[in-house]
Amino acid sequence: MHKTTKNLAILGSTGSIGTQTLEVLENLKNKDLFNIVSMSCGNNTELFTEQIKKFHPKKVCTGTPEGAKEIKSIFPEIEVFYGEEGLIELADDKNLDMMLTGTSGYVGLKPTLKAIENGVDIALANKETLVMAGDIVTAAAKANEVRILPVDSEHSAILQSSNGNYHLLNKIIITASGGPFLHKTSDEIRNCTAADALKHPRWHMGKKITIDSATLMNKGLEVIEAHHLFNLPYEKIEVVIHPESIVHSAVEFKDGSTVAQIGTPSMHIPIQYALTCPNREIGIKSNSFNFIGQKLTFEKPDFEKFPCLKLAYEAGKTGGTMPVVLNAANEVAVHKFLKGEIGLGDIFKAVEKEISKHTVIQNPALDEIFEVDREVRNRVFA
Ligand code: MN3
Repeated sequence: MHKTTKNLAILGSTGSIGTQTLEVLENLKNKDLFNIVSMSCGNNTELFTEQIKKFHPKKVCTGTPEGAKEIKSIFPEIEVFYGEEGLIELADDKNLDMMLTGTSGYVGLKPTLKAIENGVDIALANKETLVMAGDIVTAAAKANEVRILPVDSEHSAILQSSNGNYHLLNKIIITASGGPFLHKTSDEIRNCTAADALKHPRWHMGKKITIDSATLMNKGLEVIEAHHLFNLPYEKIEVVIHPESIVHSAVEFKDGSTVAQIGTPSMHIPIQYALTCPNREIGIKSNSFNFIGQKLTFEKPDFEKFPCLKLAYEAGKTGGTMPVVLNAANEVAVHKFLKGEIGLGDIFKAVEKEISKHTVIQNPALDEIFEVDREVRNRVFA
């Protein structure tokens, strides 16, 4: 017999995905469907305190030892951990049924793998997990019969459009809003400031991903993610610019029939679908989409103006440790850009330089992946 309550861990509960996940859970018609066993935060211990009071997890993890001390002093009865080791501690729990990985950056990888080894289904919102170690993660998921349910809106659209029948797909079409610089000139893009780049026209997200959307690196990372999630070669993954962000992505089946998932932009649907699929009647009902008067447009991505997208395709096709280099160099460069230390165009230059220098390791072990990641981070602006 199936038990009706699922034990859930939420990594990154105070972030953009984490807070929206808690909204989804609060609005489920059946409140007993999920029991939040554990949660983690980065630095926002104030919001985390509120969340702990409301959701009563038994184990929590903070980004720093100071944060852990603070939380422990407020909640002496719960187990409090910190850092990456702490996240692995939360993930290494045989009682879990599902873990939502909503942390940003490489710290999501080891805990996600740990949960997979324990047979825990993953609702995945952390791109780095598949970009850095897609082969290892998907092999582990297969061996442990674990489902990886995408939370990213494009990948969710592909899951929804295909009903998970990835083997029937001829190709997938990933849509991109094009970000705030879609119709700017190359010069204007190079000279923009962090404030310009943070004005995303359609989606409200964290800062790192908003910059990645402005350079289209985000779309490139999503292409690599899709390659692993749906087991498709890069030739069968197409990116289409769709500024209205109504078509969230589409699939073409082997018979040529195309199915798309559409709706007004909201992360509630992809989060809710990852948690509760294939059920569609127990959660938040998003605003209806009104077809009347809508004009949907689609265009080819400009690889010259947005060279990061091209670079990501190339790194993905090369495989091995190359996507690790792409991701690490990009992350460091984006943080430098956000601090105003480099221009937007320098992000591509930094990533390209690291990629051209790297001797790729095919089928890397996990420690080789982390070694390459560390090397690139230390070197990229040294
Ligand atoms: Mn996305």
